[in-house]
Amino acid sequence: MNQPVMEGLRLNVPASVKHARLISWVAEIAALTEARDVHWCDGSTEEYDRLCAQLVAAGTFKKLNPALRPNSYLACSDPSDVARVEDRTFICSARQEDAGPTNNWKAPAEMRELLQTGSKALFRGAMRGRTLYVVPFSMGPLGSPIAHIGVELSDSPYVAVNMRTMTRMGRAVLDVLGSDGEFVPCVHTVGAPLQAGQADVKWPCNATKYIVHYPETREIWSYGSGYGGNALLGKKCFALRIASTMGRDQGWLAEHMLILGVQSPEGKKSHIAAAFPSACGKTNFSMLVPPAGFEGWKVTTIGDDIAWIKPHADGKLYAINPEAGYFGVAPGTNLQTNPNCMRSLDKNVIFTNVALTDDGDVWWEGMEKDTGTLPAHLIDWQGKDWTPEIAKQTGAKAAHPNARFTVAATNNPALDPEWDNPAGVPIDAFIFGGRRSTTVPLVTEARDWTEGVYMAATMGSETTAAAAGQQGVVRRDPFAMLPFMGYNMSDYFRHWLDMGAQLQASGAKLPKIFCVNWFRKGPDDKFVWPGYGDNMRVLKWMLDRVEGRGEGEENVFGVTPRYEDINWEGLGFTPEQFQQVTHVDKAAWTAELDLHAQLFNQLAHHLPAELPATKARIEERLAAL
Ligand code: SAT
Ligand code: MN
Repeated sequence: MNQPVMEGLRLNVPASVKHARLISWVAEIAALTEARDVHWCDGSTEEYDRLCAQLVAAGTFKKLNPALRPNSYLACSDPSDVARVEDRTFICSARQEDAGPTNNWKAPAEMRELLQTGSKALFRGAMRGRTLYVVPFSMGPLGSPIAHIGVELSDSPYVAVNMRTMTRMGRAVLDVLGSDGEFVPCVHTVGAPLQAGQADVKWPCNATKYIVHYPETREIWSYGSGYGGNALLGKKCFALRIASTMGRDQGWLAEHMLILGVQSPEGKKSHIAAAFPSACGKTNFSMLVPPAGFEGWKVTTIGDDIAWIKPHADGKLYAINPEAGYFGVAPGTNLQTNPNCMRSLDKNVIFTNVALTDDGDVWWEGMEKDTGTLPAHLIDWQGKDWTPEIAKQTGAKAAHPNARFTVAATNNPALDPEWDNPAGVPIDAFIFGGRRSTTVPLVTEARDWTEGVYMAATMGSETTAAAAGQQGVVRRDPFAMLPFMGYNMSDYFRHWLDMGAQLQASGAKLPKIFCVNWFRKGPDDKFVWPGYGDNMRVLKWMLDRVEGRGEGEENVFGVTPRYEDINWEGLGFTPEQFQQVTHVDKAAWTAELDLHAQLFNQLAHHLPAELPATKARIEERLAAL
C-alpha cells in the first residue's frame, strides 16, 4: 500500500500494517500538513540510533562523552519552549460545562476550524519540508486489560526517540492493533514548516501554541511546542486528560500518581499510589531508599508519574504504570536526594536543558553536593559560558529549573519486579501531597473515604517550574490534577466518591487515604522536614495504620501521629521540630477553609454535597479548638 497522497509523497506503509483506518488517517494528516515524507517507527534499537545520529547532525542533540555517559545525548531547547503551557491547553468537549471551570474551552467546530479546516488552519502545510513520523505506542504493558494504544503523528524526531523510551513503542503495537484495533489519534507538529532550501534550526517551534483535546472523539492535537508534556502526547495529554474521561465513562481512574512497592523485613509487600503536583519529588519518593533505622525494608518503583487504576473482581483496586520510562526533573537530583535515580542515569539517557561539562558530560544544580565543588566552567542550557563567578554575579542557572532526563524504567536499580505485570498491583493506600511552606501538617489520615476525597479535592500547592508562568504562588490543585483534568472537576470528585461507594458496597476493604506535606518551612525560611529517604518514617506510620496497628490521635481533619508514634532511629529530629511540621494553627486554618470555600464556589456546578458537608464538620471541630 504505497499510494501517493500528493505528488512526490508516498506513505511508505510497512507490508505488515493492515489497519485501513490507520492508513487512511495517516494519509489524511500527511496531506493536511504537507509532510515531505512519512516514516513508520518500528521501535528498534537500530532506528533509535539512526534518529539520534540524525539529531546530532542537525545540532539538536549533542552526543555525550561515551566514556562518561555511554549512549547518551543532550538536547537544549529554544528558550521560549521549556515547560508545559497551561494557558494554551484546551479541553474541547461539545458542551463547555463538561470541560468545567478549571479548563480552557473552545467549541470543537471552532477549534477544528482554527487548527484543521479553516483556510488558514494552523496544521495546513505545518510539516512542509519535514518527515512525518508515525509513532505507535501502548500505554501500559502490551495486551494488558488495563492498557490502551495511541498513535502519534509528529514531525519531531526528538519526539519519536523520547516516545521510544517513555512508552512501549513500535511494531509490536501495530501487531496488537491488527486490522481494526482501537487507538487514540494524536497529531503533533512543532509548527515550523521549511521552505525549499531553508536551513532548519536546532529546536524548531512556534510562538503560537495549542495543546488540544477532544474528549468525545478521544483525539489530541498539539501545535507549536517540542517540549515534554506538550509534545510527548502519551504522557499528560493521553494518559491523564483523555484517559480521565475514559475512566469516567468506563469506571476506572487515571491519576497523576507514582506507584511504589514497600516490603517489610518480614516480607510483607504493600503498594502505595501517591499524587503530588509536577516537580514536587514524585520520582524521588518512588525511588526512596529507607534510612538508618529501617534495615530490611525495601522500596521499589512501579511508576513515577501516572497510575491507571481499575477495580478488580476481588474488590480491590489494581494499578499499572502506563509509561515505560521517566521524564524526570534533573536539578536537585544527586546521590543524597535520589541515589537510585542517579544510577538510572549512568547510560542510555536523553537529557534536555541541563548544562554541558568541558569533558562532555552533563551537570545540573545539586550535583555539587556529591562532588563538594562547583565545576570551574560549563556551557549552560542556553549555550553560554557558565562559571561559579558568573552564577554569583548574575544568578544564572547552568541547567533550566525544569531541565529533564528521559530514561527507560529498566535502568532503575529499584525497579519493582511487578512493574510490567499486565494485571497491575493492588493498592493499599493513597497519598495526596502538596508543596506548602505553611499550614498543612506533615501527615494526616482521613477517617473515611469521603474525608479523603475532601482532602484531595482541596489540596493546595505552590506552583513550580514544570509549568510556564509564575512560580511559588499557592493555587488549589485538586488531586494534583488541575492541569491534567480532561473533564469537569466536580464530576471527577463525584466519580471518586462513587468508586469508593461501589467498592464498599462489594464488601471490599477500601484503601486508606492520607494527606502529606514535606515542605513546611521554619522561621529561617528553610525546610524543617529532611524529606527524601526520611519520608520512609512517615510511610511506615501509614503502613501501620493500614494494618490497623499504628497509634495516632484525632485532630480537626483526621488522624495524625504523635511524636512517639514514629520511628526516629538514626535521625536527630526533636519534638520541637516535629511540632513545627505538624502543628495546626487555628487562624491559618480558618483562612485555609475560606480558600476551600472559594474553590467550592468556583466548582459549585455539580459539586457533590458530601464535600461542603465535610467542610462544615471540619469547621465545627476547628471552632471548638
Ligand atoms: O508535563 S511534563 O511531562 O512536561 C512534566 C510535568 O509536568 O510533570
Ligand atoms: Mn507529572
